[in-house]
Amino acid sequence: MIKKYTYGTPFETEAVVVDIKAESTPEYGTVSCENGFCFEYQMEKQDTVFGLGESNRGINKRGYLYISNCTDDPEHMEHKVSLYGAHNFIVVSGKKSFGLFVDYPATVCFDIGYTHSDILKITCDDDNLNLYVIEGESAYVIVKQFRRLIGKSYIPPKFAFGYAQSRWGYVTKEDYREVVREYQKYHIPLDMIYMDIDYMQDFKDFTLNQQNFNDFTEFVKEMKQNHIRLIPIIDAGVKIEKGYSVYEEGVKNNYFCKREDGSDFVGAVWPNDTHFPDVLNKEARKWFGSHYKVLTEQGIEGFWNDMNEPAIFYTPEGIQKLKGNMKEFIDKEPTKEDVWAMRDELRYLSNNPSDYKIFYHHVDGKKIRHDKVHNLYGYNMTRAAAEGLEEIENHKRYLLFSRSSYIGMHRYGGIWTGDNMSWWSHLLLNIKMMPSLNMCGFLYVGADLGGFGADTTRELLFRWLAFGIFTPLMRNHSAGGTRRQECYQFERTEEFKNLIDVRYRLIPYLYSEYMKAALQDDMYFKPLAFVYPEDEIAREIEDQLLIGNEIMIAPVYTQNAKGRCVYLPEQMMMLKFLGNGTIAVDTLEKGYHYVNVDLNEVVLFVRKGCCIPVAEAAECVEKINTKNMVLYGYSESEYFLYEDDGVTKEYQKDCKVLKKG
Ligand code: MIG
Repeated sequence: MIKKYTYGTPFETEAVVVDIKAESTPEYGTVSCENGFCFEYQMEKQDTVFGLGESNRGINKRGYLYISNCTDDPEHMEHKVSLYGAHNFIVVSGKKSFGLFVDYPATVCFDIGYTHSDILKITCDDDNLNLYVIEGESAYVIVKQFRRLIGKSYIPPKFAFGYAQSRWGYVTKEDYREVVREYQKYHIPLDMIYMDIDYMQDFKDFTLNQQNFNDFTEFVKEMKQNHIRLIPIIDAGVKIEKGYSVYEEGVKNNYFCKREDGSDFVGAVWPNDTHFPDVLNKEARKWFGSHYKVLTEQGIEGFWNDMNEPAIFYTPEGIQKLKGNMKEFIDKEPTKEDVWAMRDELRYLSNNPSDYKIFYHHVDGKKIRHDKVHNLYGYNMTRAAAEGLEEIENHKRYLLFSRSSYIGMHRYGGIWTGDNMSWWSHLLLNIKMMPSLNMCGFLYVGADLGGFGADTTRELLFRWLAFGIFTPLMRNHSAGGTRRQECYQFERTEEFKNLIDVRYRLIPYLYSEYMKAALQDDMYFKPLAFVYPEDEIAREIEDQLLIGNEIMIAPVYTQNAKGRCVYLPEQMMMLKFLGNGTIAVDTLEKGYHYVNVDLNEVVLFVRKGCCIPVAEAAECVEKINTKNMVLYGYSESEYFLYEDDGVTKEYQKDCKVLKKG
């Protein structure tokens, strides 16, 4: 049961795809619109709160503050309240369970028992929004209803389930060839290499560096002969440069965001001064999306959209103000307060909230200040790309994901979780974030494996990859200047092979479960609490996850661990993929177990009465043989295998039944 309540005149976000008639007053909590919008609810002691997609801390959100305000902040420490996405859906689960979706495109604060331990308080600066209240007998049921409300999740091509290597710092063809060569040398499977900003000419979107990629089509072919797909990055800002066609067309047609006075707004990003395409405007969106063709025509089949919060290093306005204050500073004998103020001013030049208040979008004849719709920018940039790609070939699936997002974008692409660090705590954050993202519709998701910022270690990379085997998006990515972290940078490289092989052996199963989740508005990653709500221990576990309908994982996420303690809510069959490529099987009873897991091993648990298909290892997705798979799990069980061509949008209705003897 879903009810909608409309306050004021909401901006149409197009997050929701089902038309629901608005009603007057919600039965849960109290709403006040005196000072902006405020929803308050008295939680029961036992209530758990789920949701919020890409946000900090645990699966149970209770006990902290979260602010939906898409932010480019590469330091996801425990106290951070805003990350790159804005996913305003929560479920209060307890004696009375209900879901809430606050469809509001600017900043939303979720105080979930932070100020008062029993009070859930949701606030917005103004009171123009749609609130959806979803009833259901359990958190899981509520999530599935919500998913129906927001429409089908994005489906990537099958190759996107392969393993990918990336690094900010690959510049020449030789850099890419080296990656291919090294992976091939160790027979480690690889399907994609990502191209970060250096492939462009002066960081101009939809261009290629002339010197390094003058015959790009040829190079794309060469890579494909090695069964590697190149996946270029696209940034939000369009470089201001005379003669650059994207810039010139945008200016001519008023496709860029504007200042109050009607001039094109300027923000500095990688290419120096840029204009931001007004992707909230239909025509501008269509125009921006049409440019992806420049690269698809050269054989490209996937993209990642970056810097689309949008991130702004600084604006001319910000610099002007800074200069004034600096002059003043230079001309006086500064106190320590003056020094600190100066330091902060420099530090907060980037992504400064005041810059989001000086530019405008033009939507359906109306002028809207950016900060009022800030959380929709990355969503609409990615929508632009998806719609542009659909125009090119509407039966074909493209790989597409974004850094910034809002609910609704899950129909157009996936997300990666941005600039994490090579920290053990971020591996754990990665684990906990996955089911929350699924609740909000984002299924094609993953983090930078090994960690983006800071120096990784061989052990951290091993453990992170071992978890990444289960994330639909499996990419090793890192920042320039950090320790290199391609598998071949470490001693005994051959030990990585077994790990990545396991991914390929499981792809038929993982893909099948992904597709079922996407086609049936279900979750791919589930918290234990969703499946074993009666089990008090299981309900609290956040470092083990269920995947699809058959398996549970318990990743190792601590340094020097030889294994870990695992809780089984029921009897399960443990499959251990050993370093030599064989699989050890053991049945474990309900309860706690200490499980040894060597660095190059992967452990998963098959749920009681279930089985899963395991293929032989293959060097790329296309070469996986699904004809001679072996079923592992309980005898007399069945598995429903979903298969399709992995390329077109002709999804299958039926699954193949595999029976284990
Ligand atoms: O300001 O393109 O999150 O994955 O490597 C940094 C360079 C810009 C941020 C992305 C990261 C990417 C990097 N980008």
